[in-house]
Amino acid sequence: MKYDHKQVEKKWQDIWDEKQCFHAENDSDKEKFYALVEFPYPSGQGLHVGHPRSYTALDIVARKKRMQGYNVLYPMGWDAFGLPTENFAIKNHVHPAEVTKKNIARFKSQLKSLGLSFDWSREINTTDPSYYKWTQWIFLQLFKKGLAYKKEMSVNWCTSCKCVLANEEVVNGVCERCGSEVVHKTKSQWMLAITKYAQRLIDDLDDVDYIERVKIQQRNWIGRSTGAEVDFKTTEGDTLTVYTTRPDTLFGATYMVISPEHPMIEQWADKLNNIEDVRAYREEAARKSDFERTELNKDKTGVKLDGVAAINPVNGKQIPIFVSDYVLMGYGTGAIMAVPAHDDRDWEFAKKFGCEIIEVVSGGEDVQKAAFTAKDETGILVNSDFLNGKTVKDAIPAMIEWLGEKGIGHAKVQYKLRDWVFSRQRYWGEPIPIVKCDKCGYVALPEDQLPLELPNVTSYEPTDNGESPLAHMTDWVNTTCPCCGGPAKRETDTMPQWAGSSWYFLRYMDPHNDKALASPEALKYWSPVDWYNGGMEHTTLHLLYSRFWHKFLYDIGVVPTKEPYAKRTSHGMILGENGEKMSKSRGNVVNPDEIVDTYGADTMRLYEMFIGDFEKAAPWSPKSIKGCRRFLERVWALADKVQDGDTYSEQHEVLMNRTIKKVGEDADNLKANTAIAALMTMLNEFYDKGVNKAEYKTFLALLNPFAPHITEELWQQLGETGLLSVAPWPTYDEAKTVESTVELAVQVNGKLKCTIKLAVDADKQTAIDTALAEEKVQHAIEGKQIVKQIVVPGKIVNLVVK
Ligand code: ANZ
Ligand code: ZN
Repeated sequence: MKYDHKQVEKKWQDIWDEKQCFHAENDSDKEKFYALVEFPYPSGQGLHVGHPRSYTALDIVARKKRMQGYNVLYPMGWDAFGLPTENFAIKNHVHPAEVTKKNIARFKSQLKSLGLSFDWSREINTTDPSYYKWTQWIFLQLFKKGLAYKKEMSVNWCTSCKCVLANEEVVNGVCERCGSEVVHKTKSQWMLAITKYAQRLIDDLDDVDYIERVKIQQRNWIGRSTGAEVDFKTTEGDTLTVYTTRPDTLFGATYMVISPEHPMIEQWADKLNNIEDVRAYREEAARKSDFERTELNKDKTGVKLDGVAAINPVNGKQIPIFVSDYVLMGYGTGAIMAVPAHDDRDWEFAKKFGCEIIEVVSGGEDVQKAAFTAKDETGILVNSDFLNGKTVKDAIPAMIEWLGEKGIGHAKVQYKLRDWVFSRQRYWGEPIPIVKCDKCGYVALPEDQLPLELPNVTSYEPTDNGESPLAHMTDWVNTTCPCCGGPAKRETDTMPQWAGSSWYFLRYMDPHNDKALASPEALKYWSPVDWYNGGMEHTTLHLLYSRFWHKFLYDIGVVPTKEPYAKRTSHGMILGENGEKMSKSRGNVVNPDEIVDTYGADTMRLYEMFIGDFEKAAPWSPKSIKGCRRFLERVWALADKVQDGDTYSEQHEVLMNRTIKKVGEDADNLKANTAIAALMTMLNEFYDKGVNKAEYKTFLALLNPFAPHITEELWQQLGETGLLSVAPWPTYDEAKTVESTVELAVQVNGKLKCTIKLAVDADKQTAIDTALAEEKVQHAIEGKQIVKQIVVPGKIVNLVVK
């Protein structure tokens, strides 16, 4: 019989469905294992060949764990709110919910065709009101604890999407999604106070098993820095506070720089002779992104304040104040003390504006070199009065102490992380369940009014002034205040794309619960996620956001663990054949449906796992797909050669034990590529030396997580009545994973006479005695005298005769 992948794959997918083979039980005495992959955004493009890389890798883990007797939860769902759907809806005049429904249907059938062992009874959809009811509920808890608040702020505004972007969504100064220019705009926004959790988000990384680069990226993104806040008096008698990581360099602070947005500027407006220049400069800066402003190797620009100066508190010297865009309002205090001898940016600025440069950390002949040595904590302070002779390391606390005594400064910890801009002026997102009353201010919608559903509108276009399309819906907007019963208005902003995914893994634990986001029992049993795989691009967005929400839910007693994910891994991207990122414009997109149709899902799965090291990017290669297909055809054809036998034959004993060990360990370490290579070697051995039923069954079991359909079929053809997907995973005997005997060549005067088998640990004399007992050897040395006996352990016995 020929290997007909279409018939085989359809057959087993139907059987798995019908028998609910991958159903995870909530009431189970078994040990649980929760494997999770990032749920997709159901875009109009359908599944990308990159998706199955992550899904198949964890499917292998999930399938193997199931065979090992675990109660496995491996769920799938849809992260379905988002701009592309909304934009499509605007263009084609269809409701985004309709678009979403169609896209999900397509995605689902594509995923099903891959034979992934998802528990489809737990499918979730973030745009379903019964789901976003709980997203809104979590928002209300955040609001009640003061962690959701409204703030006038300068936000990133995408000129094309007409929408506010989070810092994370602005890449190199342009919108991550559409590539258009991003400008600053002041808007009143809902914010989530993720910065309150900054330290815990760093500290608790020590307790989780994340790949190192994920931990590093999160730490860098949160960006903890330690230093001091220092107050400088100005000639106006008021105070300008700076944040510095290097209070030890205070004697070298020869000028100050404040951000163009600094509020003191307008306070000093009357005193400044060049206020118009300063205002013009501020307008120019507003047009630039933070990236452009802080990028290192650019020309420094700025304006010196004419009329107000500062006083360096350590020596009473009057120093100028500049306005420059390299100082950002959003970090520290928006003002700095400039130490040009030891800070690269200050150095460039001082050179251009002719500011004084004083070396305070000894750098030898040239001061600029000192800018580098000063970064080393062993540098020695000079020109610094009471700090002279101290190392940087000792001078920092000494200065902080001095500042404290004078009451003009203190130690300070800063984070780069900003609070999360949590509103969008768009339609296709979760409505924010808040009402604004002139008397009572922002009031939470009572929980029994959740979900607050999106109303049907006729136009999804954002308004030109940046209001959400919901603002047009006066019937919906006008409501009564839950607090005083007076007239009030609903919030018309919706939540950002990242809301629904910040807690979705909890919903899978108990997806149909209408009393809580999930029952305490389900949360207790399934938490935490044992293994979460996803893209590196989500490290500083989704992964951080969901850790934050989870910690908050832990604090209010909803979830039982501090961290949501015990383990995090990340896959490399699948590139086009030419090694470039797959995209329509490059014409190198591979359609997964075609691969499944032509070669089958099992081949597709094997290929995606065989393509290279899981963590690295890999180009698509049609040639190796054919290789994977050929391997499966040989697996199929081997069925005709299987002989009787209930136990492993002696010749294959080591091969069997060794391969079981290897495949199991590799599967647990996301090394599917080397596991498959070991299975290929095994198959070759079977073709060379024969195979019995016991051996073939083990082989099928080992291959099952990788190629589940073909192995189920061959398993059944062997006469098995149970499903292979839930059959026990093969076990091995460590002692039998290594050869117990070795073969040695026996030579007489360098000529090969025969081979002998010896125990691996046999000594030299045993080797010689065994060789001498061989008839061919006896024949060759007959009547001669042995003058030398050479033994190379494990390889050769050579007898030299005369
Ligand atoms: C004096 C100094 C001397 C500094 C020196 C550095 C080196 P991190 O490590 O990133 O926290 N700074 C403070 N606020 C700023 C802002 N809003 N915009 C731009 N720069 C700002 O960096 C903190 C350092 O960056 C601070 O320490 C300050 O310059 C600058 F040899 O103060 B430093
Ligand atoms: Zn009210």
